[in-house]
Amino acid sequence: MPHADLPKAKFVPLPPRYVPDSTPEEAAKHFFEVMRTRRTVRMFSDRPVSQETIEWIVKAATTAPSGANKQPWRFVCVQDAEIKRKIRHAAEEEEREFYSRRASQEWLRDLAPLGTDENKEFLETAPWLIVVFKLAKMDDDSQVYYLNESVGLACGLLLAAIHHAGLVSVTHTPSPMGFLAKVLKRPANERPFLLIPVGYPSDDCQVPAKALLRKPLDEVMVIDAGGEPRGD
Ligand code: IYR
Repeated sequence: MPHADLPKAKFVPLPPRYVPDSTPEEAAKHFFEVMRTRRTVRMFSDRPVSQETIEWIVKAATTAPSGANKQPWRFVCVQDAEIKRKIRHAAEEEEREFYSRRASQEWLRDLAPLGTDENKEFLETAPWLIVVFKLAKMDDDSQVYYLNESVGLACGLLLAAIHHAGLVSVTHTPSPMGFLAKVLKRPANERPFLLIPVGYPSDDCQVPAKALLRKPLDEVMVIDAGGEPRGD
């Protein structure tokens, strides 16, 4: 009888769930058609986005599943021009180091088609920066589980919610990202995970041509693997 004093799980009937008014095939295709028009954007307009919009987007992200339902994330949403300026300044410092020294030749070659460089103007132009932190420990110092999986899932939903609201984003990962915890004065259990500017594209917005391409389904999807051994 090793775990006799554990609390007993309570169950409730499944609450009303979303049921599309078309077939699963049509609904799944429609969602794909919406999502396929998502593009990573690095040229932002300064057109404002309301705080309410950002709140609904973050609420959508928090519907993600997480290890033991700990919800080990914090979404720090920055609109203040001075804080954005500090973040841009610190990020560009890291990026200068990255592009001139830290990145390998192979990495730079892989990035070349995206046309990125150390200039991160979007960190000041975008009306909002959502800085996603993962919680290495919960605020009450209790354990978290599957931390990267949980926060990664929440970020995927965040990107879908941004797109669904008619807005654009870029998943920016300055490396190392420690400066974000400092600039935003976050506690020690919060570790920067992703920096996601949100807003509208600029009127003259351009995106890299190569990033349009998606691999064909038969390259990324396998049905019923596990027939004959591969012989290696
Ligand atoms: N963090 C750098 C470099 C960079 C790295 C990857 I992997 C990308 O997909 C894009 C950029 C930057 O933001 O420029």
